[in-house]
Amino acid sequence: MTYVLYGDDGSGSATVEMALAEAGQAVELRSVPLEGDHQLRDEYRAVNPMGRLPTLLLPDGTVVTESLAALLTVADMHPEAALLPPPGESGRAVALRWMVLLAAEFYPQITRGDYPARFGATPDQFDAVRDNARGLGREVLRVIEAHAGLRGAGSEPFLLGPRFSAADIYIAVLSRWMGGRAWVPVHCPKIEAPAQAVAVRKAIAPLWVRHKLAPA
Ligand SMILES: N[C@@H](CCC(=O)N[C@@H](CS)C(=O)NCC(=O)O)C(=O)O
Repeated sequence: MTYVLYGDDGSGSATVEMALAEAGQAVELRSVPLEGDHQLRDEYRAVNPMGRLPTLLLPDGTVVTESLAALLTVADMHPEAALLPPPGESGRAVALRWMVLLAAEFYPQITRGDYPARFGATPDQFDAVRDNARGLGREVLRVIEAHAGLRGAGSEPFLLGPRFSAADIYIAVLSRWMGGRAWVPVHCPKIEAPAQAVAVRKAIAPLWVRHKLAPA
C-alpha cells in the first residue's frame, strides 16, 4: 500500500504533496475538484466528514484529515527526511508554534473569503467579508514576519534559520493565497524568503508550478 492524497491543484493538498515529495514517498493522487463543490458530495464526506481538502490515507489505510495533522504525520513517519527537528528540540516547538497559528488563525480566513455565504453574508456583503478575511489573514502574516526570527533573503531563509522544515512548506503555500503572491513580497519580505526558498527545492519545484503558486 502507498499513500493516497485527496486534493485539487491549487488547494491545501499542495502542502502534504510537497512533504511527501521531500520524504521521497510515492503517492496516489485522487482529484476532488473544488470547482463544482465535489468536496461536499456524500462520497467524499464519507472520507472527510468536514468536506475539506486535503485528506491523506496512510499506507495502512488510516484516514488523516486536517492539513497540519497530515504534515506532522508525514514528518513523524519519515524521520530520515528531517521535516521537523526531533521531539525535545526547541526548534520543533518553534515550528509547531507558527504552523498551529497558520492552521488555527490564517486558514479559516481563507474559508471566509472563499465561502462568505457560509458565514451568513448576503451577496451584497461578500466583498466586505472578503476584505475583512484578507485583513485578518494578513495580520497573522505580519505577526509571523515580526516575531518569527526570520532573517530574510540572502541569509538563512527558513523559519528555523538555516534549517528547512515542514513549517516552511506550510507558510510558503498559505502565504501565496488571498492575493499573497503580490502582497507578501512587498509587506512581508522575510516571509517571502522561505516561500522563494521552498519554491526552488528540487522535490517541490514542479509541484509549486502545478499548484499555481508561481507568480502569475
Ligand atoms: N482545517 C482544514 C481546512 C482545509 C480547507 O479549508 N481546505 C479548502 C481548500 S484549500 C477546502 O477544502 N475548501 C472547500 C470548502 O470549504 O468547501 C485543513 O487544514 O485541512
